[in-house]
This record gives sequence, C-alpha cells and structure tokens, in this order.
Amino acid sequence: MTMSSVNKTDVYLKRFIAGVEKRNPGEQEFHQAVAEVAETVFPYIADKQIYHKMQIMERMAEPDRVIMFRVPWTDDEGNIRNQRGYRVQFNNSIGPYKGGLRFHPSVNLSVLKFLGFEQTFKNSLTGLPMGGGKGGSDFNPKGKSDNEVMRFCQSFMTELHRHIGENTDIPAGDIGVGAREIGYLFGQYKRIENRFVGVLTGKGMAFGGSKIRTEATGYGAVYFMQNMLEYKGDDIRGKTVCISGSGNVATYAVEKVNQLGGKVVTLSDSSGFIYDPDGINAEKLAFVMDLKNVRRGRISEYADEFKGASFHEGRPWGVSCDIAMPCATQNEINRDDAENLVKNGCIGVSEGANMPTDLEGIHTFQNAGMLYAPSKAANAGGVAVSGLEMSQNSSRISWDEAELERLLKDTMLTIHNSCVEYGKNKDGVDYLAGANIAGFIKVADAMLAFGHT
Ligand code: NDP
Ligand code: 2IT
Repeated sequence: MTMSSVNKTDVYLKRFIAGVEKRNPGEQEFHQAVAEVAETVFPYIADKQIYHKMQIMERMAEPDRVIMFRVPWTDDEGNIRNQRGYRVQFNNSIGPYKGGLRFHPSVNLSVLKFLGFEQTFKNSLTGLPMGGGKGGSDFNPKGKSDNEVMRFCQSFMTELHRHIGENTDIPAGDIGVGAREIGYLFGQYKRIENRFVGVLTGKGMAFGGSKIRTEATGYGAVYFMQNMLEYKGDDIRGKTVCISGSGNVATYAVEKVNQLGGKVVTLSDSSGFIYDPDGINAEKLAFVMDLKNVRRGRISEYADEFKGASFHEGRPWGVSCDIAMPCATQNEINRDDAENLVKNGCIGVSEGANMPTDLEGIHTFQNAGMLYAPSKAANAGGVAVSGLEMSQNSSRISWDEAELERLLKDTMLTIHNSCVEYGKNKDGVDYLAGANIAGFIKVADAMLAFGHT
C-alpha cells in the first residue's frame, strides 16, 4: 500500500467507527468488538472497491433484528419477578442464526450485540454453514433453587420459541447456561411446539446431545495454542499455564492441558483466584467440577481443600506463566494485566472467553511479539461441535467420541491455517488479522451475491 492509500484507509476506518458509535450510543462493548474487526478488515479491503460500494462492513455492523421481551417468573417465596430477555439475530448470510444464551446480571443489548457480531465471524471460520446470533437475560442463576431456574427457563422459552427453529435460529449455552438450563429450555420448546427437533445444541445425551460438545470449547482453545506453538517448533508439554474462570470452558481447558503434558496453576471466579504451584491435576479438577456444577460453590473452597494452594482477590495475571488462557468473561485483561504477563515471561495467549482482552491489552501482546489467538478463532471449537450436533440431529444419527474429537482437532487446525493464510507477515503471523479477514470474506461474499439485502 502507498502512503496515500494508508491515509485514505485510516480516514475510512475512523469515519466508519464514528458512524457505528453514533448509531449505537453508549454500547461500549459493541463499539469495541466492531473496532477490533474493522482495524484489520479495512486495510484488507482498501483496494477492493466492491466491498465499499456495497457497504458491506456498514451492513455487517447492523444486526438483522433484535428481539427484546419481558420474562416474568415466580420465586420460591411466591414473589413475582421480572427480567428482560433478548435474542439478537445478527447475520444469517451463510446459515441459520447460531450462538449461545447468556444468563448474567451484566447482560444488556451492548453485550449481546458484541457477542452476536463476533459470533458471525467465528461461525464463518469454522467452515460450517452457520450464521451469527446471541441471546440471554439479566437473570442471575446464582443462589437460585433448581425450581426457580426451571420456572425462569420455561417463561423465557414461552416467548423465545416463536423466534427460533432448527432451520432459523439455534441457541446454545454460554455464561450461566449449561446442561441444566438447556434441559429446561428444550423441554419447554418441545412442549409448546409439539416437535422434537434440534432447535438447541448442548443438549443432554439422552435427548439428542452430541459427545464432546461439553468439552469442545476448552479442548479447542488448547488445541489452538498447541497449533500455534507447533507452527514455531514448540510444544505445550512442560509449560506452565494460567487459566481464569472455573466454568465449562476453563475446566475442560485444564483437562486438555493436563493431557498434553502442561501444568495449570490458576483458576478463578468473580470473587478471586486460586494459585496452586503444584498444578491442578485430574483429582483436583474433579473437585472443581463437582464444586461448580453440582454444589454450585465458590472457587475459594479449593484453597481450603488442597494444601499448598492459596486464594487471592483480583485476577490471576500477576502469576508467572508461559501461557495465559482467559476463560471467564470480556475485558478481563487490560493493558496493566497484559504488561504483567509480558514482564513475567508469558509467550502465548489463547482466548477461551469472548473478547477477554481489551484493545490496549491486545496491542501490548502484539507489540511484545507474543502468540496471540483471538477468541473468535481460539474458542470456535464449541460452536463447531454445536454445528456437528445439528448435523447429527437432522440425520438422526450419533457419531462416536473418537470421531468427534478428531473432527474438533481438524477444525481447530483448519482455523489455525486460515489465520496463517490471511495473517502471515514479515514478523510471523498476525492471528487477529488472519481470523478477522478469513471470517469476513465468506460472509461478505455471500452478501455480495444477495445484492441489496
Ligand atoms: P460458565 O458460566 O460455565 O463459567 C463462567 C466462569 O467465568 C465462572 O467461573 C464465572 O465466575 C466467571 N465469570 C463470569 N462472569 C464473570 C465476571 N464478570 N467477572 C469475573 N468472573 C466471571 O461459562 P462458560 O465457561 O461457558 O463461558 C466462559 C466464557 O467462554 C464466556 O466468555 C463465554 O462467552 C465463552 N465461551 C463459551 C462457550 C461455551 O461453549 N460454553 C463457547 C465459546 C465461548 P462466577 O461463578 O463467580 O460468576
Ligand atoms: O460463544 C460461543 O461460541 C458459544 N457460547 C457457543 C455457541 C454455540 O452455539 O454453541
């Protein structure tokens, strides 16, 4: 690119971001996600006038539709409670809307639009025919009884059912939505519609679920890290890993790191983190899974249970490690956290959570020459196996575990190689640019084919 084309790209980019900010006032997370993609896609399309003429990025930054609804439910004391439910159907250019549901008090339109936008690119990277969507509620499952969670899920689905379908929009889990919630949601869909179809993924094995789906996001994020290391002639074996979160993604990331010969020394939740210099082995991991999934307790209990482990307030990024895997939530690594990781010798980051690193944190990693795997590539294993669950449901078959794990592993390698193809430069691989551009091309070309839609 010449100097003047660089300047022109910069002008277009700034104008585009300013437009997004103006049209979506106050939606900080959404602005952040769009800016992160635009910073790498605008230079790529600088000399491809058709994408500008057809306003592709402008249209991609606008959800197809947003559905917002009231979710009344009754708590165990008989009080009527009221929550807000959402489904953001972001883009169905390459397949039906697909993406998780999040139940967390922080859920709002900005958060779900950022997640739906990201999901569109992520799903494109998987190579499967899935568009992007996301939904959820500000309902807080923490401290609620099973019956309260059930009544909430039933009320939520009583509205959502009319907007989704196995060929229209297929939700799944995310923060606060796991096996228990998917069971209640699926049961209510089936009851209202009187149809047994694969309208949700992450289902239980007794009613159409897929093997490996529960493990897929965490496993996939570790495979992605292994792929980046192998590309440089290195390996995860013997590496010390800091992981945040202690939910679905974090716990299965621990399991795969252990299988590949690494050592995980931290886990966290919203109260703080535990540090275990001896490593979180299979026995300790089984304790964490029972604690989080069955007893629904706090990660601090780990430090009471295992000698040598300690609990600390805050986030785990001050602990010295070779590899960091944020697997809790968005914006959990800022510039200070990133600088700490670099200073302590961390060489690679694989994002299990969605957008866990803010823009300054990302630039810090990139300037330090670290291996940085953005979430839309690193955590795509979860939705990829969801896509395989959809295939199994529609053909009424179920594949075995070995086959699904092979497919997951192959998918993560294919995504890695797409990032290399579009992100390779003189200094190595810019995985962020590679993921954004590779994800963009397929969706953009489908939109071009549709004309002015
Ligand atoms: P879970 O609900 O199973 O676990 C979430 C974990 O993150 C908990 O330990 C939780 O702690 C912690 N956490 C949540 N919010 C915050 C917060 N605001 N501050 C600090 N800690 C927090 O969710 P998942 O493991 O499914 O999801 C984790 C991340 O991975 C999310 O970003 C999600 O979008 C992403 N993801 C999930 C996929 C999946 O298949 N499940 C697929 C791809 C991405 P606490 O209990 O204290 O709230
Ligand atoms: O962010 C994600 O990719 C998910 N929460 C999983 C979505 C899915 O449809 O499996």
